[in-house]
Amino acid sequence: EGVGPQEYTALKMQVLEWAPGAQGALEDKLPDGVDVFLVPATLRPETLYGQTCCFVGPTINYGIFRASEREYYVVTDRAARNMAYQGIFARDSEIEKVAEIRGSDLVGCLVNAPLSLHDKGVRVLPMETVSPLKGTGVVTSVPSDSPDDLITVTTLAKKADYYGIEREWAEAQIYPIIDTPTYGDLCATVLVKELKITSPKDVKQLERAKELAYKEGYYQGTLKVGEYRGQTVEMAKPKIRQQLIDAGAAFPYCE
Ligand code: A2H
Repeated sequence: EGVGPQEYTALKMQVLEWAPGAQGALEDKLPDGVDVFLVPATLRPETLYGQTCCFVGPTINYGIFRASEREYYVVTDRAARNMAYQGIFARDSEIEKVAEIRGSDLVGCLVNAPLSLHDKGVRVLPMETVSPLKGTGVVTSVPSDSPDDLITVTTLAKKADYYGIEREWAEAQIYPIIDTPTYGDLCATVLVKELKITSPKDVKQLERAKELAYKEGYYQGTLKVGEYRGQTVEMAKPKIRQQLIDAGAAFPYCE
């Protein structure tokens, strides 16, 4: 972190069903027949098989931006400026924001999760630790391999009423997708337990767990699912990324 530019994979998660709160905010603002995508930025495209939900910051303000005639992206203003600058939008540097929406109003939307074993889509859920100043402000959740994602879904499931969500949305099945020699095939589960992480507020241990999970997964991990099962993460990662990009399901995003 902080050393040179980050090469993210921006994933296109199409909105399949709007939450009631979002419908209100969007009324008449979107042209007919367009597709809208939540666009998380990830450093680990090889983990996308394990997506169980998609996080937004409940108090973050998002824009809905025209990417092309048919496609609109939900990201922060800051990310939209970066995307325009990087030539990701069809009209080059021109930014067209058609609507604004608060994260809390996106919670409950059903979105498609490319590559996920949950192929009927996943729910948008709140994550209080999402930074509005990093990536797109949207984070796809892979609780099998990300300690941050795991402790967030665990906390959401425990206090579903408080967070105004359905408990089942936070309890989507967590599948093992990457095998590692040190932590087995549910890296995040083992690390959260070992480091006694009990809340998303355990920032220090989470930082440590994130580092350990990342190193182990990247340098020692082997995929257990998908087209590249049996291959090392190091080998498979660029291929999975390129395949998503070629399929129009993702694009490179830097900052
Ligand atoms: B990663 P770096 Cl499985 N706020 O994707 C908080 N976290 C954010 C974010 C934001 N605005 N934008 C992206 N992220 C998360 C997958 C993953 C990630 C796994 C394991 C580790 C991991 C699934 N979530 O990240 O600060 C995203 O989560 C740890 C390296 O730019 C993104 O990749 O280094 C990662 O943090 C980017 O973090």
